[in-house]
Order: sequence, then C-alpha cells, then structure tokens
Amino acid sequence: MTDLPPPSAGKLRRIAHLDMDAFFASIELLRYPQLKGLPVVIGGGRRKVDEAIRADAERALRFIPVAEFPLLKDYVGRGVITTATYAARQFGVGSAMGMMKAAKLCPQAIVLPVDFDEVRKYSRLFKSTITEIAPQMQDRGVDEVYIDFTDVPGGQRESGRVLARLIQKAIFEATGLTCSIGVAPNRLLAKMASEFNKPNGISIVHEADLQDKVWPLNVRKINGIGPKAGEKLAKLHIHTIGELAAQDAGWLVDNFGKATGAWMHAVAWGRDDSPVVTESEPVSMSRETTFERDLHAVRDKVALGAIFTDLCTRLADDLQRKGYVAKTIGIKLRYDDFRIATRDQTAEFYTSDAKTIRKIAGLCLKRVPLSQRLRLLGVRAATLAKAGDAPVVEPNLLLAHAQRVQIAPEFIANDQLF
Ligand code: DCP
Ligand code: MG
Repeated sequence: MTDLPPPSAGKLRRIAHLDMDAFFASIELLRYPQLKGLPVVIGGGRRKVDEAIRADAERALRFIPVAEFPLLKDYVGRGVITTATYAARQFGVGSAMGMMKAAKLCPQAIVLPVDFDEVRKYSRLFKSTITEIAPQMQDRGVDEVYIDFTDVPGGQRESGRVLARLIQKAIFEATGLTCSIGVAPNRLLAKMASEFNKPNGISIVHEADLQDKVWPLNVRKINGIGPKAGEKLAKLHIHTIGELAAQDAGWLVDNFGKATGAWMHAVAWGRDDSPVVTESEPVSMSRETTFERDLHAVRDKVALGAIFTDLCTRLADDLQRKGYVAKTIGIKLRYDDFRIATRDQTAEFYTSDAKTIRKIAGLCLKRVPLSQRLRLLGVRAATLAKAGDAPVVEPNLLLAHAQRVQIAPEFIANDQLF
C-alpha cells in the first residue's frame, strides 16, 4: 500500500499578504467620487464635519461640488490623521500625523471623518470575496489578510501572480476598492512584499530575492520589530535587514535574549514557518475616544458620563453585530500627562447588553484615580464567547454581583463621579 502524497507535495509554498489601499479614505471616495485624485485626509474623529453638507445634499438630492467640502486649513481641534489618499501623501501627509502639522503641509486637502460602519461593511465584503476564491485566509485586521495560495487552483501559476490578479479583480468588482498583494515563500516576506508596489500593485518575492529586495530595507519593516527594538538596533549600528543578517546569531542572543535573538537572526535571513491560521477569533473588542479638550471628572461630569455611556452602547452594538458576548469588561483612561490607566473586571456571566456593560465599566472606574484631567476614555470587552455558546447575564443578577465587589476605600469617593 502506498501513502497518498501530502497535498502540497512538489509545490512551492506560496503565501500572500493583501492590504487595502488607503482604506478609510478609499471608502469615502466611493461615496464622493468627485474627490478622486484630490488630496483627502481622514481624521478629526467626528461625523459632524460633513454631516451638514450631506444632509443638505440628501434633502435636495443634489451633488456636492468639491468646493463645498471642508478643508484641512480650516480644521480646528486636535486629533490625528488615520489615513490619507495617495494624492495627499505626495505632500508628506500620512497616518498618525497630527492634524495641525498636516494642515501646514497640505492646507488644501479635504478632511473627512471616518465612517466605521462603512469600514466594517467593506472589510467584511473584501474578506468574503477572498474566501470564496481562496479559503485559507487569516484575518489580520480591518484591511489586511494573509492567504495561503499553495493549494489553491492557479496559486502556483507565475509564482502566484495569476491568482493575485484574480483576487484583485474580484475585490474591485465587489467593492470598487483597490488593494496590493505580495506573494512570497512565507508570511514574513509576503507582508513586506505587499508594500513594494502600492497602490494597486502585485509583488512576487522568491527566496533568491532576499539580498536585492529585502536586505536594503530598514529593520522596522520586519513585522515584530517595533519602535523599541528598532531603537536598540540603531544604537548597535544596525539599520537595515542586511546589517541584521550579517550579525552572528550568538551575538544577537547575547543582546536580545535567547528567543528574540534567534528569531531576529531567522527573520533577517527570510525564514518564517508560521502557518496561515484560518478563523481567527477576536480576543477583545474596544471603543475609545480622545476628547476635543481634556475633561475633568468633576467639572465635566455630565459630558464625561454621556461619552462613557455612548462608548458602552457602541461596544454593545459591536458585540451584538458580530455575534459575541463578553465576560470581562475593562476601561482605559489617558490622563492629560499621557499616562495610561487600565482596569478590568470579570463578571460571573457573559453579556452584550449596553446597560450591563456600562455598570461593570462603572465599577472599574471606581478603581482609578480621577483627580487629574482626562484626555481619552475607552471601554473594552474581553473573554469573548460566541453568543449562544455561553450563558448570558440577567441584568438584575449582575446588580447583586456588583454589590459584592470590593472597592478600595480611597476610591469610594469616585462613587459621586460620573
Ligand atoms: N489606521 C488608523 N490609524 C493609524 C493607521 C491606520 O486608524 N495610525 C486605519 C486607517 C487606514 C486603515 O487603518 O485606512 C488601514 O491601515 P493601513 O496602514 O493599511 O493604511 P491604508 O490602508 O490607509 O494605506 P496603505 O495604502 O498604505 O495600506
Ligand atoms: Mg492598507
């Protein structure tokens, strides 16, 4: 009797990383095609920005001329840009940049708020388009996924280019959005490759391309080398991936510890065996907001209370829409000096009820100092289970539970706060 060969026998491992182009901004361009080709930035956090003109246009069923859109130079308030169209990026504007700085670089850019409902809708749509073609897909966030091409029909043709083209076309037809795809022997290289030909590009990388295409890149391009490790490497005069590859593995272990040192050596040589894991379940869900101005727990009690309730309601909506219930509810505060405080509490029951979440989050709030002004407030749900798989809390049971929770005496005073 002969064993059947494993499905991938004789095939090259081909892993794709797909990332949507200027995702939040491209979604707004679907709504306002008249802005195509113009510098547009997404930021400011509030829908209000274009609400008025939209409501007016909808009433009159009229097209909004470009001249009526709000400009970055007229933007007041703080906040950061979440993304920018490629036309805006030519001015040096990009993700995570403060609105004020961006306004100096590109005052004529149109500024629009993010519409999370639309983002989620398109995120789901492009991902389901992919799984219809290539089922081995790993969700990596709102606008990116890994796909295992190895055993998909056509996945080996032209080293993956044919399937990449097909997926790009299918996504464009389903959503009107473009994406960029990198195909490589593993996830590590695919992730780097997807950036090589952005936007609307495909990049094929083989092991033999390591020296030419990967080694000249900065070490920060390695998924897993963050700002801290990057800084430490720079201090050690290691800037490019090639410079990292040139280091002795033992020396890296001495400087970064056994696991990290060995990992750095492997990734610098383009080695990564991690599988594409399908069906990744979310670990947590959260909602947070940065205030227009810093708020104080006592003086701004009403405003803060309303924001807090709103966050809990949104979080409950997220859970319900995605079909989850949570057992752990947590809060996050950022103080005016940028320090962060988090607290969480695990209930005895699962819930996705807004009022229940608000109550547990309220208990967490009693355990943090609130004498300092706040910059940001967030609510998080963790220990998730699929709705239907877990017993759900009865709100009155929860109240009884809450009364049993011990609150440290120094925080009892917070009781009077929002
Ligand atoms: N995003 C955000 N805050 C950031 C970075 C990104 O809210 N600091 C959001 C907005 C982006 C989306 O996540 O549209 C996806 O992030 P990407 O890094 O993939 O950026 P884009 O898709 O916007 O652009 P690119 O074409 O470079 O992928
Ligand atoms: Mg993207």
